[in-house]
Amino acid sequence: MNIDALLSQIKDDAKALGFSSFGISHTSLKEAGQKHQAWFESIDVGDMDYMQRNAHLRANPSELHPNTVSILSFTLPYWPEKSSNALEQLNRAEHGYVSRYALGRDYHKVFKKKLEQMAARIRETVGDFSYRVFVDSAPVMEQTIAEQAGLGWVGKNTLLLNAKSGSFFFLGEIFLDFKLPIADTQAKNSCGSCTQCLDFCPTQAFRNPYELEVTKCISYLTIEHHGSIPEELRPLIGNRIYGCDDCQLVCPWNKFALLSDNADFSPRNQLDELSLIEAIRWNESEFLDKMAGSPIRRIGHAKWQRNVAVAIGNQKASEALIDALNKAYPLASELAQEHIQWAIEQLKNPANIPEAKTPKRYYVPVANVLKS
Ligand code: B12
Repeated sequence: MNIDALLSQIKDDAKALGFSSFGISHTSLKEAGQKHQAWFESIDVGDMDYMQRNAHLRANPSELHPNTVSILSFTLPYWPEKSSNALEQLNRAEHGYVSRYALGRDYHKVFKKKLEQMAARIRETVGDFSYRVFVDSAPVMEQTIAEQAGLGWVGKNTLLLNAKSGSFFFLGEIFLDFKLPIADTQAKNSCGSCTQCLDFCPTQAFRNPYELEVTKCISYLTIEHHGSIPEELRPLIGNRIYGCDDCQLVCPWNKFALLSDNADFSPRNQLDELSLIEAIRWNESEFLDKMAGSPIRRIGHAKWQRNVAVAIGNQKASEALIDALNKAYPLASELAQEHIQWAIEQLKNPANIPEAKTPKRYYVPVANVLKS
């Protein structure tokens, strides 16, 4: 096998498939695994108990997929080229904000398909080999692996940052049973003295740089958390109804972030400019229908209405909003009803809404379009 020719082929294919970078990591993850485990034991992971399942596999890629000796790590930008202005949406009255990664089709499927295509191309060149692809789906330390593959550094906001492409990308891997030359350089941590992500997190969820208090993170609260959202955090959530991008939007490295022209990531059902009144009105079957193929479907209708109710409670009161809440109430789940009631009280008592802190600058990808 001519390794240089293979790497050059992977590079070309990666570009053609819409990846913004790739690198190769070794599989010795014991030390990182121990740090990870110690970290887990010291924090409250809330409802993410799946994080503890098969935890020992995280440090042992060859147990997760037998005979793994190298890991190919890829970054896939997701910020859709054709979407409304994110900052406008964050401040738009009576609209909900959906994280940019969730506007289109479920990234697990989109990314995995591309990794399978990549593996098929490698097979054409090297013959049969054993592999398995991963995207946010198993006990894999994706950020540590990407860091070791030279794709960036884990920043103070706990996300992988890249000096040439920011952080609005997903990570995915191919575990392989043959040796490839591992990355010999790693990116330098370039967060410097910047603390924008810590300062402007809406719920102040960072305990320290590099340390997220998971159960305060809006992404956790609106996606992973199953029950009632703690009342003291609700007014801080603003109009974010699925995930949160703020610790990336204020990160100066995102002035280099890439847009994706991948049609799979284009907004569906106008999720990039969704009226809260419309969103609370969807009954369960409408929600399931509209969210078919979207990562949002996974949270289910009750949590969706819960999130939308909180966002409505954080708006300026209007008859239309109160009417929408009252209409949704009778058919809502118990969980959603409790939040709808809270929202109605909030709208009657606007003094409860704290003034949000606004950073001087936001950074969104504008110019660099990654063709796929
Ligand atoms: C669980 C999880 C979450 C949880 C917890 C996140 C967290 N930071 O812990 C929640 C639901 C909150 C979440 C939110 C988001 N997530 Co998430 N998430 C994951 C998942 C499944 C596991 C991450 C993990 O293991 N976290 C647990 C802790 C232990 O890991 P850690 O932060 O690396 O912890 C280390 C550091 O904190 C460090 N540390 C601790 N103290 C200190 C001190 C110093 C000085 C230093 C240097 C280091 C250090 O040591 C710890 C142990 O190694 C990964 C996919 C995967 N399998 O890796 C995606 C993943 C990290 N998420 C992703 C995304 C996109 C998001 C969101 C942006 C989605 C959104 N828009 O709402 C937000 C971002 C919020 C944030 N700032 O993290 C992407 C990130 C891509 C990237 N560029 O890095 C990933 C990689 C999924 C993917 N395949 O693309 N996520």
